[in-house]
Amino acid sequence: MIVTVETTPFGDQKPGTSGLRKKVPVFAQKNYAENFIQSIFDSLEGFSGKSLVIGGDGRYYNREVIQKAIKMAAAAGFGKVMVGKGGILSTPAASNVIRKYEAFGGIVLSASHNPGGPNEDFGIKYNIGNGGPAPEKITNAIFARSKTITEYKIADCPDIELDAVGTQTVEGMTVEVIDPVADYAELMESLFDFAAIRALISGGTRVVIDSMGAVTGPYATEILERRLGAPSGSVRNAVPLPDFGGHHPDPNLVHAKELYDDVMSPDGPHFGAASDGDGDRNMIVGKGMFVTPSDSLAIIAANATVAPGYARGIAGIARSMPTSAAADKVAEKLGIGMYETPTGWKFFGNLLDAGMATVCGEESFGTGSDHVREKDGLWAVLFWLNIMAARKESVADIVRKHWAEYGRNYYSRHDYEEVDTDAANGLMAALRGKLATLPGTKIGALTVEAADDFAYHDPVDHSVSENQGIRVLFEGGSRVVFRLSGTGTSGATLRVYVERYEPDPANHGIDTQEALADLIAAADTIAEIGKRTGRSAPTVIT
Ligand code: VG1
Ligand code: CO
Repeated sequence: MIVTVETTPFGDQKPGTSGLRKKVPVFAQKNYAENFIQSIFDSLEGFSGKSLVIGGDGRYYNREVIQKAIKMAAAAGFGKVMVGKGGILSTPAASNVIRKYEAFGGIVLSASHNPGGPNEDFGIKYNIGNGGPAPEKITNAIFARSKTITEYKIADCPDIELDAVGTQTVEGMTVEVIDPVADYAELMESLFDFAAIRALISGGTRVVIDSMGAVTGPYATEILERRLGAPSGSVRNAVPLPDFGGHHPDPNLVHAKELYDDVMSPDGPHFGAASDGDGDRNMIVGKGMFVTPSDSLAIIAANATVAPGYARGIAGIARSMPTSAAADKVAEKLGIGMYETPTGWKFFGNLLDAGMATVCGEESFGTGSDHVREKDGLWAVLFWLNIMAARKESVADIVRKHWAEYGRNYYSRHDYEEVDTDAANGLMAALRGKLATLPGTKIGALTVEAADDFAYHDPVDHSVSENQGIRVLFEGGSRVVFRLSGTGTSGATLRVYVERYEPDPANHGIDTQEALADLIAAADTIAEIGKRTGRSAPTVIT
């Protein structure tokens, strides 16, 4: 039976950089998740009888919301739901399933790299038929609808069995529980030279992946251990846990430090990688070399043709504005398009659909390509292994040679987490107020050349997205970018992105924070970070 339930709106269901993210107790309020899911359906047209993909990263509350979402999809008139076994689908795998089976769209349940558990984070994101996050036009409509919603519809039926692959029916709608890994593993095998990677591994290159108790465990185990022949145990923390073992499933130098230290130790593995809660981020580490995500994008782009799936070359590169300009140098050399978008994967979709960009990346440990419409952690890992196998060189050699050829973009991001919201907004407002007078200002040895608030004009649909981050550019090509996070669930997070270009290989061996010290000091002077936030140091440096 389908029932209509009366409800009242919540005022805070505005999707951020990547869907709606809140603490579990917020989502667990009566009707909270239902309101948002109904607002998604109410903002879409023409899905009657079509398929919806549903999956999540296995975090706490995943199973409860999946049940609601399936029952509501049946009530809304979808013809079929495809759901990963156990409610599991990594974000890139969900994107692939949507595309491969030509679903109308998908609902991805995740709060990505944020911790999970009864008092931690949860999230709901809608993806469109191209497999990518809904563009702002749709997320704005969902938010508008959530503010006026008065009722939702749901099938009143027993819970759906999610733990066995197979087909069931709910109120006339088919529910197909699918193997979450198979389609994704097949896609990876079609893009990369598995034989060469297998030879690299059997030849003695030791590879480890830390899945951080999150969703990539089953994917990495199938691909790295079963298909590529790495010894069992090469995938660490391989079982997805509702609370990720109590850790932040965030692949960076702070939260994946154990893996980093292991790779850096003399007897440790040669190559290490980590991924985040929902499997779309990656960290790449080689012996003696941490690869910044911005460099990773540039190096993947420069070497793309070694992978069979990219042998024909790439059409263009896209990067988020705060990501370093390392990839720009590669695009210039290859004579292909380079696109600078706001933060968040939803802005890459149009460029990928139009065939203008083939690979894209963000400084926040995200890289991907037109194979799906999300960033893809394991994809990046396999790309690196393919490059190492083809070039027969270590990560450190590949990176150093890249810098020698293109120059090095020293890069770091400083995050100030859980800052008082008013203080953070005040800091950004004060910066905006100063933009016109900043050019020409001298701070130590640095001179401001230009300053603006980044606005994106989408070259495909001509939509405009304003206030996407404040850029302060210095003479000589260095820059500092300031923006507030759109994924946090408590207080505000100020992100400060710092970059300096160094063409001379003689200067490529400097410690990153040292190389950027004058810019970091200038960022504090310009934005009054210490004074306004009361913080003397960032919470996280990546
Ligand atoms: C952060 C990153 C951004 C990324 C987003 C979603 O957003 O900076 O680059 O696309 O997270 O990634 P923000 O607004 O907090 O800076 V994920 O892996 O959390 O889906
Ligand atoms: Co993620």
